[in-house]
Amino acid sequence: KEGQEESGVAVAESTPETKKPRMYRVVILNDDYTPMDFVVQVLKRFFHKTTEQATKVMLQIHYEGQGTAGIYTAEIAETKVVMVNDFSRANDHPLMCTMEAE
Ligand code: TYC
Repeated sequence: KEGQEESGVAVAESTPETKKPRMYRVVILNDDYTPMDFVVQVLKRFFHKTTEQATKVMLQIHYEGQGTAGIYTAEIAETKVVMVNDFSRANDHPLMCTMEAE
């Protein structure tokens, strides 16, 4: 049957047609004020990371300026960004979470 490559060129293929959704990277930014432990808690609570995984990501953000919390479809990424920013503000921390197209 006819499939559609990323290039837009139709190619013959034998597998059923499935299309991959656009994916979005949820990015957390460093700042000078948010406590390290709060960032670890955010990564555990909203991104289901273990303490060890969350600590690694937090330190990467701290030393490199930003880091990836996870990669999701648009709707899920948007929801995570709002939840993290609301949670940070509710706890009086300036932590910033954004998303970017993969
Ligand atoms: N830089 C912060 C501090 O020294 C810790 C921190 C890490 C803040 C990651 C934000 O996304 C962040 N307390």
